Formats: sequence, structure tokens, C-alpha cells
Amino acid sequence: MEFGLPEELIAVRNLAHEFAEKEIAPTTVKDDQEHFFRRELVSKMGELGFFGCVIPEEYGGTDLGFMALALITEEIARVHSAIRVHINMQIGPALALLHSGTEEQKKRWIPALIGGEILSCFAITEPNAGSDVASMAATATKGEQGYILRGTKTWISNAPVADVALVYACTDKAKKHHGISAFFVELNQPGVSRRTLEKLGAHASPTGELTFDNVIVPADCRIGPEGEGFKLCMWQLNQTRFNCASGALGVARAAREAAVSYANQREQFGQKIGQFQMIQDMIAQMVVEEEAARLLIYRAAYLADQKKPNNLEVSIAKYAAAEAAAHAADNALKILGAYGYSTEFPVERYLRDAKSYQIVEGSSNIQKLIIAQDALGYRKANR
Ligand code: GRA
Repeated sequence: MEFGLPEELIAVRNLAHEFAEKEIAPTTVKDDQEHFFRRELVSKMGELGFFGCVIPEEYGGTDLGFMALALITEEIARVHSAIRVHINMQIGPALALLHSGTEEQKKRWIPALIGGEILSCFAITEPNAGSDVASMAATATKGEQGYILRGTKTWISNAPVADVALVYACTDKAKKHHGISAFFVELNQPGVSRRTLEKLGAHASPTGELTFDNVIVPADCRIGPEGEGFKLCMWQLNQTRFNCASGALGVARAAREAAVSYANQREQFGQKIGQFQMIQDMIAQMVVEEEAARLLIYRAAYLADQKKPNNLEVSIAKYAAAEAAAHAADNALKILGAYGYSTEFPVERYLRDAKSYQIVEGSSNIQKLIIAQDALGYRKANR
């Protein structure tokens, strides 16, 4: 269903499709198996304007909007979900700067981020602060040269390779979430150490820990006022959650395509296995859940492009898409049987990658909490 997508969006989707097939697909299996991060893919996506579609032209973007972002992201994740992560690593900090940075900060960093010239990441999560963002322990203490940053961030995508990070830390611990501030931090400097973490999937996207041991952050690298970091973080997460939803959709689609293709080829008991109702049941579930997720993502994109609040709609879309991806990959594996379990077919990778979407950027349970508390009238998601 096209929903009357304008030609420029169809063109951008086709561009992303071709890029994914030509530039990502040939090494997907190898990159996944060897846990290899291909830096040039980020540069190429930057050059093609994929990161700039949600950024105004004055900062180097194309301003095509969130619908464009959804279309691009689905195409990339369909071929290799790990490469999707890089979209968020570049646009998350860029959007936070756009939202709360000074004019000087925007001009200084946004073009390089969306051009893929500098590798970026964002650092929220800590060993003891995952879903509960407000409980973070990292501190940024005001000194003569700026702020002194101390603490450890973990499960940070791109931590082993990033040049810069948007770091959230406490400037006034006593004020709890009102004492959190955001900083744009140069990572190639004394006091910053990194440790790579191994994980189930998304192998071609490096993940790790960042430790800040008395790192000096100039005062002009604080993003937004002191104490406004938690709100910026929640705002930013809404943008990057949207991208996760689109990535999960790409995985759900890949799993459905693999299952349909196999069911149309494989013969058992004298007929194509697609003829069996139990296979049809699983394929029907895949189709419905994928379509539903896509429509929910398009609704969230539409609202964002209308400059309307969409936190609730993003949480609904992210929850639906993450669950659809994990369910579709699980069903695809059942349909392919031993071939689904085999590393010679992509379905086991879809399952490994799909599971990440139920965890990252606010777990499925966090999305449900946001959705249910809004429905119950306890806490409005769109404010
Ligand atoms: O009234 P107030 O002044 O105290 O403000 C409150 C509220 O209005 C305060 O924060 C404000 N606030 C917001 N403001 C603007 C809360 N949400 C928003 C918002 N969306 N926009 C405190 O509010 P609260 O509701 O009491 O906060 P809470 O209970 O501490 O937290 C809520 C919640 C659980 C939803 C939140 O902490 C949360 O979203 N947690 C999940 C954390 C998360 O998503 N982490 C992801 C880490 S990054 C990552 O995964 C990278 C992956 C890379 C990739 O693959 O892309």
C-alpha cells in the first residue's frame, strides 16, 4: 500500500533499497560472522543523505521528513539490521542538537554527524541505570576549565569506534531527574576508556562500555540548560525509538519474505509446504503483524512531519514492530526447520537481531508502561 507517497519519497525508498542490495547485502553474512564494522557504509549513507532527511537544509539536511526516514530505515534493516543502528547513532545526537543546541553548536556538529564524517553515539544507560534513566550515577562537576565528567556508560552502540558521544550525566544529583544535563563529548582524549561487549546479534554494529575518568568537557559543549538533560533525553528517545520501530519492521519483512520463499519451494509429503494450513497460519500472522506495524509507523511519521506530538504513537509503533519482528523471525525459523537453525540461511540472524528490538531504546515493557499509563489517565504520553 503506497498511501499516495509523493514521488520524492518513492525515489528515496528505491535509493535505499538499491543501496542495501548493492552495498550492504554482499558482505552481510561475513560482517555478521566476523563481527566486522564497515566504517565506509556510514560515510556512504551520509553522502546519500540518509541521515539528513530529518534535518533542515541550513544544517546540511534534506528535510524530507520522518516518513522518508521510516522508508530508508526499513530498507536498510531488511538487508542487515546491524547497519540500521548507525542511522540512530548519527541522527540521535544530531536531533538532540537541533532541539536544544545553540546556533554555534548546531553549525559545528550537525553537518559532520549527518554527513557521516564523524562517528557518533549516545550514552544514557549505565550498569545500574537502564529503564530507570533518572537513577544514573555519572556526574559532571563544574570546574574552572568546564565540567569534569566521571562515570561509566554501558551497552552503548558504537562505543568502541565513535569519535564523539552525547553523554547524559548528573550536574546536581540531589535534584534527581531535574539535575541531569547533556554534553557533547570528544571521545579521543585522555580519561576516556572503552571496552567492547559481545552480544547475541547485531554483530556488525560494535557495542561497548565507555568510562570517563575525570574527563574535561568544555562548558560550551553542554547541550541545553543545566538540569534540562532528562527532558531532552526523553525527547531524543522518542525520535530514536521511531527509528527502532522502522528497523524492526525491516526485520519482520525480511523474515516474512524468507518464509514465503521457502514455503513456495520446499516440498514434503508430495506438495509444497505452503499448501499446509499450519504454515499458512504462521504466514498469515506474519503478514498481519508486519502490515499493522507499518501502518502504526506511518501514523507516527505523519504526526512528526505535521510537527505534532507523537510519543504515544511512537511507543505503540515501537512495541508493535519489535514484537512483530521477534514473532516473524521465530515463525520463519519454524517454517524453515533445520535450515532456519542453520547459519547458512539468514533466518537465524533475523531472530538474533529481532530480539534486540524488544530491549533497545526502551524495552517492550517500557513501551507498554507508557501506553497503558496514558490509557489509564495516569500520565499523558503526549505532552
Ligand atoms: O514533571 P517533571 O518536571 O518532574 O517532569 C517529568 C516528566 O514530565 C519528568 O520527566 C518528564 N518527562 C518528559 N518530558 C518530555 C517524562 N517523559 C517525558 C517526555 N516524553 N517528554 C519525570 O517523568 P516521569 O514520568 O516520572 O519519569 P520516569 O518514571 O523516571 O521515566 C519514565 C520512563 C520509564 C518512560 C523513562 O525513564 C524511559 O523511557 N525509560 C526507558 C529508557 C530507555 O529507553 N533507554 C534506552 C537507552 S538508549 C538505547 O537503547 C540505544 C540503542 C541503540 C539503537 O539500537 O538504536
